[in-house]
Amino acid sequence: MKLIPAEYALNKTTVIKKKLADRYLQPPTNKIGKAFAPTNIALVKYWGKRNQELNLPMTSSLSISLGNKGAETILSLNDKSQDEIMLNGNSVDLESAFAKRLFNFLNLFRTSSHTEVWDPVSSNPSLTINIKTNIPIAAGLASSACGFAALIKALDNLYNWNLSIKDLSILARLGSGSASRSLWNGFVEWHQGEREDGEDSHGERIDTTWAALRIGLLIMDVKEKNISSRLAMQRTVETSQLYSAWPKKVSTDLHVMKQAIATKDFELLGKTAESNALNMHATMLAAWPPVNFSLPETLNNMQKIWQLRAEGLPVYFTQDAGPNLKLLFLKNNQETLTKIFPSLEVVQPF
Ligand code: 2P0
Repeated sequence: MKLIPAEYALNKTTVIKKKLADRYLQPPTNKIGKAFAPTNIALVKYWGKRNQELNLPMTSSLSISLGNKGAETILSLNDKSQDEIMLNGNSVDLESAFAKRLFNFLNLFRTSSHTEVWDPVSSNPSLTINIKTNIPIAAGLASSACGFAALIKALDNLYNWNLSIKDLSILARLGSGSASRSLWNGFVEWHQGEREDGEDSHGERIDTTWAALRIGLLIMDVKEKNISSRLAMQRTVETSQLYSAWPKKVSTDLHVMKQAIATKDFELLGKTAESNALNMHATMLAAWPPVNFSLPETLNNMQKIWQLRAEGLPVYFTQDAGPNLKLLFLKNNQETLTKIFPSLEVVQPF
């Protein structure tokens, strides 16, 4: 493990200052910064942090990006006295949890960022943040992943930093862990890294395309979840006796998943992803107080998928921090599955 110079007490600001060096706190060079980032779904999950401040994970993880499903963010300098946020055309309350989380991140890159508390009056220059998403926010569909990835890309564009994608991944991770995987399309591995400053904890694209692969979004509920991923992870790490088995499970699954991707072995990919998700949820159920993201419909649909598989249809699922399921299948079974699940929204990742 490399030693970190003593002058860098490790918090988000010091990591950002070090990365941006003399560009840190320079005024924007453009009037507008614009970017899109896809959302991603983990096939081998990230669950648990070794560093809460820097979102450094206990394990590596592996995801697939959802093509054109994600967030587009446009940052524009405005001449108003304070910032404003538009989300899908609607103005967002600046006191909402959504706005506060966004500004806590954004202000790390602005002159008003010397304190942890967001101060709309001294934020200078004022920005209009226009976000458009085509996925339900906070429904376990990784909206924070594409949100923070799009935001850091838009900032890079606004300030003309010209950072590498790897550096953008590191900065996006400071907003939300899974955002470090949303800088690329296709399969992405987030390397856990071992450095304390997180310089080796970033995404990396896996150079394989798989045209026949499909992901079906089986949405049962778009309401906001009652516990954040952050708190749910922390509680699981601190109280679940099953958590000690999780890093080993991830390590095995990562190895097998990369093999499944390289050889385009769909059954191996599906089985590994489903088993990984079920293990993650089992560790949460064993936490105290228990963490449960499933609804009765979630379990009913799992049973249905197991039944379909028993009848010979190759379909698998994965589940994140919400009740919705993401089905994994191949193009040749798309028609059959959309008949069985009429509400299924099919995504073609490649
Ligand atoms: C994942 N999830 O790998 C896992 C699986 C949900 C279940 O990453 O606290 O929003 O911002 O780092 O990234 C969701 O957690 O959490 C997540 P923070 P994040 O996709």
